[in-house]
Amino acid sequence: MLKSLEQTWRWYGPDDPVGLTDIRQAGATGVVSALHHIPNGATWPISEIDSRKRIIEEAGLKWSVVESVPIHEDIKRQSGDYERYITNYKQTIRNLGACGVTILTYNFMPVVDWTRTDLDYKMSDGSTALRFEKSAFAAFELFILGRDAADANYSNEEVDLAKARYESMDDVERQQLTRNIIAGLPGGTTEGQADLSKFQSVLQSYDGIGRIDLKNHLNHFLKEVIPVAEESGVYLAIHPDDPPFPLFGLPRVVSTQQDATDIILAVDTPHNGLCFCTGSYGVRADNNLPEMIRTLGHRINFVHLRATKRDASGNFHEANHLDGDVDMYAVMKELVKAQQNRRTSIPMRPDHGHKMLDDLAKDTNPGYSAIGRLRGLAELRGLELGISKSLEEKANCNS
Ligand code: DNO
Repeated sequence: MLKSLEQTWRWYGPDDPVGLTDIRQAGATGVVSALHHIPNGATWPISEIDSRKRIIEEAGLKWSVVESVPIHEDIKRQSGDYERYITNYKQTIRNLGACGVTILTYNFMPVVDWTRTDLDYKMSDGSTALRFEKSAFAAFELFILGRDAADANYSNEEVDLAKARYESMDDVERQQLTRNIIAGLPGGTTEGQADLSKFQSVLQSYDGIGRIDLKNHLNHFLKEVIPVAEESGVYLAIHPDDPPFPLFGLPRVVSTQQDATDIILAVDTPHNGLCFCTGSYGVRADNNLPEMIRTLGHRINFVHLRATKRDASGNFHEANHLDGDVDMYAVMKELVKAQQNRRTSIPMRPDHGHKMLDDLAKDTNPGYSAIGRLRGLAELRGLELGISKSLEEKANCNS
């Protein structure tokens, strides 16, 4: 029997409304978790890692992946105390390795982690999804935040659309949009800004930092931490930009196949790997996901499976896991092959999910309600099993 992907599930910790028992019943064996209470930049102590690990193991599960140990903005800007923060990061890696938690996800997005404008987008079947609406985002940037220099990023037509969008919203909707964008979504790795002026000043702290600079800062970080990951038996997995294009004029360096290739070559070891998030990379029509897995599969240390659906106006929403623009069959086939080549079970988690059924009436973390992800995991697991069995049958016929 071919090795199957390791099925994991994101758990925000003891306060997550979806508990460890739910995760077991969903059929996952691994947990993806982080110590969200530890301030960004501080070292994760062994005692804290151990106690989270124990809670997970007592529930009959395994802590398979850390998502995320956030990267302090000073490291991304290479400013202020960045050397101290890199030293702390190295110690966190050593501590994780010592506790046997060996896959670590992070991202290198300046200021904002994953970004959506609408957390409750109504689907035709009555469920709700997360959505990025270009004009709403532009309305925020141009007319709510009023960022100097934002005009340069938009055509006249886009500014007109954004103006009309801004005028279509009442105050409550404008406040909601603002919160969605600046407060940081759950599990996001950026601080989340309390008000617009703070947000504005963090954006300004990136003035003069372009794409090449950010790439250099990432490379410097990798050259420092990857040798420590190697010594500690820890495998890093960089999450792509979500969405995979610049926002607020900030550079982004993990959006394409070329970006991912540059990163893995910067320090060429399996410990410097990728988190292959199909929903993030899949927003760009020029990212050929099956081809990316064929080429980069040897360095994929963790997988997020979800499908996004683009429209002609540059918006996208999160579709059901087997719908949308991501060809999940082709993706899964390549993943099955990639992991056979590596002779290991690569952890995957069903990423996000629609809010549906009983969850519609519950307070849940956006994208992380139980039932939508349960549906996703069930569909993905079935798809994988079907593909594995048919590959096996084919191999048996040929032998
Ligand atoms: C959103 C997540 C991201 C991801 C980080 C990884 O649902 O995929 O917040 O965890 O970007 O560092």
